[in-house]
Amino acid sequence: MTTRRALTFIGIGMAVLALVGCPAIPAILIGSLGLDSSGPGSVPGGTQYHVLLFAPTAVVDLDDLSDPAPVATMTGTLPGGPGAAYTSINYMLADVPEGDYFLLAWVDSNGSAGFDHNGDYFGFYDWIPGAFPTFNNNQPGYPNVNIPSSGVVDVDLVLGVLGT
Ligand SMILES: [Ca+2]
Repeated sequence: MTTRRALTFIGIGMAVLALVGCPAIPAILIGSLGLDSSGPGSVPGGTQYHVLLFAPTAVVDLDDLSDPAPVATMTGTLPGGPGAAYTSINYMLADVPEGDYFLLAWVDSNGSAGFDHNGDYFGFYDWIPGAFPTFNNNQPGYPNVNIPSSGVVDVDLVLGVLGT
């Protein structure tokens, strides 16, 4: 078989695959959680962090993040111990259904195990194009995290601490 003929077969094979369609891999949401200077600016190893995606109709209750329940969540623990200090955290949510969402993240920076909106680092994603990302403690006016049917979406947040 000539190289040209082999390439033709490969081309036909790829065209058939494209027509039949491979099952789509659901979207993956990745990003970083940056800690601003309104709190200590860093957290030690062993600290838990949480990322929550809420439905476009959700009115997020900062006193109870389980009601309404988020559509997807992830929880992680920073590696290392008290000697490690993190000023930002990378996160990843796999298998996110297509749709528009509100994104909230929090870090248990006061070590209480639960979420404290006066005391923990947290924030909504509410980036304005062209503006420097900053801490936003208010739910945005519309669901601004747009997840396609597949692919990787990168959303970075700045988290801050409200005064007690
Ligand atoms: Ca806490």
